[in-house]
Amino acid sequence: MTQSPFSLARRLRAGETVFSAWCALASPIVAEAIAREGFPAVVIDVQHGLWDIAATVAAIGAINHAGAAPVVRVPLNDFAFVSRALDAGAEAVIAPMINTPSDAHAFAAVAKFPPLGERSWGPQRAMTLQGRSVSTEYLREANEGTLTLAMIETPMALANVDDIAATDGIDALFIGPYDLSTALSGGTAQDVQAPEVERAIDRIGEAARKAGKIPGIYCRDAERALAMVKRGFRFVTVGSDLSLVREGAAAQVQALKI
Ligand code: 3PY
Ligand code: MG
Repeated sequence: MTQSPFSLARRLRAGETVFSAWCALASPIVAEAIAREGFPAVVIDVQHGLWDIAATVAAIGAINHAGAAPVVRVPLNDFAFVSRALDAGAEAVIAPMINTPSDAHAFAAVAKFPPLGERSWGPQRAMTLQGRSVSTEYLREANEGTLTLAMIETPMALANVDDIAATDGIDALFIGPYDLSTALSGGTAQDVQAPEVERAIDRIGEAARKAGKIPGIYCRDAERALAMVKRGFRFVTVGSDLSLVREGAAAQVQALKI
């Protein structure tokens, strides 16, 4: 099965909730296997994961062929990676630590074609994955069809959240609850359920909805993901490939009573 063009944006813009897997291990085969289990989207985490550009491009194709939407989290302050990921067929890009409206504007500029931004032309691989050969068809649909997710995960971002959400070309706010917890606890905790973190989460969700943008959040597991959907989040990531491997191995070791 090949993914129809821009299905992630279509679903999210129509008000649906989409769950996504999360992959750090730089294995296109693992990313594809996870997609084939039924996740409608898979994030390739280039910020904290082990991915290089060649493995990223291979995984985008593998996830697409498995019928899921490939999403790329780019490295910190690496806006050049944004348009490379979109060129390779990512349907959405997550940029970490977008702290100011000026960060948000710079992110949107590399992700969106004129007149909205200044994305440079080069989506040959994306067009191949979509089975397209007419450049202007891709050009006409790309700004609406690909998504920019600005990560809100610092106190500065929290202070600027309404202006970041209002930035043209930013489609979604995506919460990094672990960085938020680290910062809001003064570097002493990793507690995403601490009252100040939970308050920040709801504040960011509200800012996204007020600006007509998609609210998204990283979650450690399905239980937390379902709770976040009840609180209005609609692009919700669940665990990671490494956590799935560790949990699977731990369950077998426990069953064997090793
Ligand atoms: C965070 O929680 O800070 C994240 O970036 C999720 O990966
Ligand atoms: Mg983070």
